[in-house]
Amino acid sequence: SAAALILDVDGTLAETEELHRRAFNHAFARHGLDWHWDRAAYKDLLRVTGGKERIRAFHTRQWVAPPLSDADIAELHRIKTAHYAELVETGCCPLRAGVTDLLAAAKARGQRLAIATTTSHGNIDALMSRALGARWAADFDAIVAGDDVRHKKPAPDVYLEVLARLKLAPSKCVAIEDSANGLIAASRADIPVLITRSMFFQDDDFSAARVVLDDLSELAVK
Ligand code: XBP
Ligand code: MG
Repeated sequence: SAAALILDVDGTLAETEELHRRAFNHAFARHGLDWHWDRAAYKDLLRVTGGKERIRAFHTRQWVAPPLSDADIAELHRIKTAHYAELVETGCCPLRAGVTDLLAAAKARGQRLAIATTTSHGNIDALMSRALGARWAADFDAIVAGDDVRHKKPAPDVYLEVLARLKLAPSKCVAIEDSANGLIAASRADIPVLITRSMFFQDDDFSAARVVLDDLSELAVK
């Protein structure tokens, strides 16, 4: 078995993208914008990784939208992030099936754990503290977030940074992802990928993955 498991967060550990979507819509309303991202629109927008980048990409595609400065986008994203934390805090977004068992099994096997995500440290901590308790991070040897690196997924930067911190060769690790962007990012770092299918990325092309599962409870028997 692999020396380390490197986990994506959004969609992989929990179905958080639906909460991100609702938090974006909350921020737009608060900011006086009549934008609304329904699930179909959000599915399309998820091709752009990173919340600030996603807002910018959407604005660029609008014909009649008001001008939006970088400061406006930062403010929208700040409101979005605060509301996301509130939503997570309600407990409405548990970890997906099999995740807690996999983390426990990995620890028992002596496998190291790491996180490679596009979202922020604050968002990771909100989710994981709610699900696993305040000391959850003690079980992880590397936690690399989008703003820690130059380029977000599908660039390999977060994965390369995790490998550097773990001091492991990519072939000794397995990346666990739910999206084509995540699969591309890990593959560019030469890390074998296991896909756990999630709500928004059912139709992505996962042909480059080693394994594709409906959820991580399928790993429990192995
Ligand atoms: C997650 C993302 C993030 C979230 C929003 O991708 O793309 O942008 O949608 O988070 P992955 P922020 O699962 O591949 O890490 O608003 O904090 O960017
Ligand atoms: Mg994901």
